[in-house]
Order: sequence, then C-alpha cells, then structure tokens
Amino acid sequence: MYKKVLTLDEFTIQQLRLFPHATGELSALLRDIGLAAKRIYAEVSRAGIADILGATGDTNIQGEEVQQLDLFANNQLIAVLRHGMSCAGIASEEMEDMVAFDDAVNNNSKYVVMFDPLDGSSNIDINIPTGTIFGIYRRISSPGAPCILTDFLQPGYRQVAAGYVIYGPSAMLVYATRRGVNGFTLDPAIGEFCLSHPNMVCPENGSTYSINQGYFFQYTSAVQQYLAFCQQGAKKSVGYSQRYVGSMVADVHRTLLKGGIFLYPATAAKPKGKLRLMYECNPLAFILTVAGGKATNGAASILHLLPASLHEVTPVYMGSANMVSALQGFFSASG
Ligand code: AHM
Ligand code: MG
Repeated sequence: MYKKVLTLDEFTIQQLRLFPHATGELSALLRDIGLAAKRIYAEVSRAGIADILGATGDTNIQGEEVQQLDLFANNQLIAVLRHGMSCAGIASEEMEDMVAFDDAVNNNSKYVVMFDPLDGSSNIDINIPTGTIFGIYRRISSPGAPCILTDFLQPGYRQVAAGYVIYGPSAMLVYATRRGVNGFTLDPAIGEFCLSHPNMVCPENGSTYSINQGYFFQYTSAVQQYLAFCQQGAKKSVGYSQRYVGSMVADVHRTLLKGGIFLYPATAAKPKGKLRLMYECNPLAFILTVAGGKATNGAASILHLLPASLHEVTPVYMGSANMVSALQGFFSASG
C-alpha cells in the first residue's frame, strides 16, 4: 500500500495547523531556504561535469559567467530570501558585512538569517559531501525599518530555528525549532524534501570521535589526554573509532545520527579556533542541543557565547551528551 510521506511544505502546514496563532513567516523562510538548497544541490552534483564544460571557457550554456560554487550558493540563498516575505536581512560567511534587504516588505519582517552557504567547499573537487548551514533569529530592532548589526550579534540560544542541508549521495535538510529536530530527504522523483527522519535524537553515547588528528601536537594537553582516552576506550579495552570527513556538516550529521563527538580545538596556529561561531557552530549546536546533545567551547556552552563581531571563531566540541561531559572532565582537571 502507498505510504504517505509528508513533504517539507506539508509538514510545515501541519505544524501551522497545530499553532493557529503562528503567522507562517518561519515556514515561508524554511520553504525559501529549501528552494535555494535544491538549486545548490543541482549545481553541486554536476560540479565534475561543470568543470569539463568550463574547460571550453568561462561562460555557461546561458552565456553567464561560471561562478565558484560557494559564490553561487551564496547568491542563491540571498536571492530567495530577498524575494521572500519573511527575511529582513542576512549575514553570510562569504561576505564581510551584513546585508539589510531594505524594502517595504522586508523591513517589516521579523527574522534575520545567518548562513554558511557551502561548508566544506574545498571538498567539491574530490566528490565529498558539502552542506549549507543556517541559523534564524528574531530581530531585536523594531520592524518597519531596515535591520541592523545588533540583530545579528545575538547568542545562539536565541535562535528561533536552525538547520543544515547536506549534499551527499542524497540531499538532506535537517531542521530544528525548540520543539524538535526533523530530517527531510530530497526525493529526486518529485523534487521535494520528504520527512524521512522525524523527531531526531542524538544518542547519549557514541563510539566515534571526529577531529583532525594531524594537529595533535598543536592541541592543549587536556585535548591530547582526551584523545588518548578515546584511543584507549572508556573501558580501556576497545578504543573509539576515529572518523573525520573534513566537512563539518558531514561530520556533525554522522554525530547526530549515530552518536559520537566532533572536536575542532584551538591550535597553536589558530589559537582562537577555526570554525565560525555565527555561521557554523551556533546553528549546529542548536540542532544538537534540541536533539539532546551538547556543545561547548571547553569553558562555556556554545549557545551562550556573546558574539562581538560577525566573523568570530571559536574552539568547538559537540555531540553525544555523555561524551561531551566526559571531555569537559578533562578540561576541568587541567584547570
Ligand atoms: P570552510 O567553511 O572554508 O569550508 O571551512 C570549514 C571546514 C569545516 O567544514 C571542517 O570541519 C573544517 O573546515 C576542516 O578543517 P581542517 O582541514 O583544518 O581539519
Ligand atoms: Mg564553513
């Protein structure tokens, strides 16, 4: 018998029906981002072919200039959000300053969106998953005027919703509000994201740790000791498995589904860390936290860090609650 699978649109409508006072603005935002994600996936999945075509010149079949994929992804997201009805402005990992969509409709919108348009884009050449990461905040300034920088410099716990899209063997959109985390897989037959992973929960424990071990000698001794603990295993018999794609979206996606811990500590070369608080860490920390996991910079919860600027970076440790707690024990012990 035909099993009814909800599309992303049907799912958001169903949610709206449960909350009759909701305005539908957030659902519209999600729909817009879903549309941009489909366009990005279409382009990302033909990256190899585009390269071959690109060899004949720098213009595509429509006579447009061939863009780098991260720029393409950035432009797609900006276009859907600017032309939608729910976004007052954006900040992107690819752009130095925030952008206020200064027109009559957008100035009245409640929300601002921050995103990393194509995380892990250095992996495109080798056919490894990449992704789009986004966080949605209710603006602080009053609607009716263009949004301002303060609307973006909010701690991650104030996200109304956050999500990512992983462009892997299939494309999957994972989306969290405070009510829960749901995953939607793109069904290529109908071109729709369909609810495939309802009510996602991050297992309390896992058996993998995910880190660039190549920087081992640049890590603090607390991190080095934790890595030795991972290799010995909690029971000193079997160690955890080490898995590292080098695409944060992919590493965190595995961590969310299977349990485990993802680590990107400070290194001697990058003493403040590498990963961006606003575009990468906050949205993924929000998702994992709603799913029952944890995210910390080693001293404080990622979601409670107060950003001073749009592009700040932070050390980050996130994943299964018990594994992150065990890691915190190593930081506490080292003072
Ligand atoms: P990007 O936003 O420029 O793609 O960089 C972020 C990526 C993450 O996806 C990944 O976790 C990390 O950089 C990998 O860095 P490293 O190669 O230092 O391990
Ligand atoms: Mg990134």
